[in-house]
Amino acid sequence: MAVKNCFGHPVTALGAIALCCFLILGCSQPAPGPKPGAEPAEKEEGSASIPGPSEKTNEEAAILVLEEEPVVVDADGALPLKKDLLSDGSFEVWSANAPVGWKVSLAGSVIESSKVLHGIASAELKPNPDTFTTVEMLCPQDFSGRRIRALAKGLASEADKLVFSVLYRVGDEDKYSARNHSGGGEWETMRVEFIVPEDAKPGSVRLRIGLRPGSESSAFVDDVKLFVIE
Ligand SMILES: [Ca+2]
Repeated sequence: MAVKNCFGHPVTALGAIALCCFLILGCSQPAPGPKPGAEPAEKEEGSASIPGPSEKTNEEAAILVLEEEPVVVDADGALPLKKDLLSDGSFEVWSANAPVGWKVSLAGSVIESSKVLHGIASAELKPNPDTFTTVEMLCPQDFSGRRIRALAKGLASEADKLVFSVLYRVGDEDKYSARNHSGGGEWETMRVEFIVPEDAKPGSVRLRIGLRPGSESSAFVDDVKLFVIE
């Protein structure tokens, strides 16, 4: 079947399915590929933006995030590629009024909800007039130098009140990349993707979903996932 991917390379039927899923996730988010003959704009190795010879096949495959595909282990054998690294990003397991594996900002501020996108439970973030309501998870892996992609499904009815952030620490300073919810009252994917700096402290990456102070209504989050892309 003469299906080609966005790099112009032939792909298999399974690859085509993976490519479709990737496009749904937002093929436009990663840096667009350079023009033919142009030098790569970024210097990092294995960049998905670099159109490539045959040895780039694995890197190209790595950006097609599809859990059903066989897991690929990186060169060091330390981090699986294309595999969701979270054990319960769907907020299915709760204990002591908090989602297991997650830390909530204030007891009772994040509660189990049946308003779900996947499974039987989600997390409801209740508004607070004075402070952020947050639920966050610390990731123990060393992601320094790696491109990570974090996805969270959010439901909010006020624009830019629900925020999905990925934080990491450099020296004594917290850095982050974040995405706001549009507030359209529908489930939507909040996606954060970036290359964790080489000098980021290992084990310092945190996923945080927060509802800004002064929000008028609850927001909901479900189906959080974290992938190493490269
Ligand atoms: Ca769920």
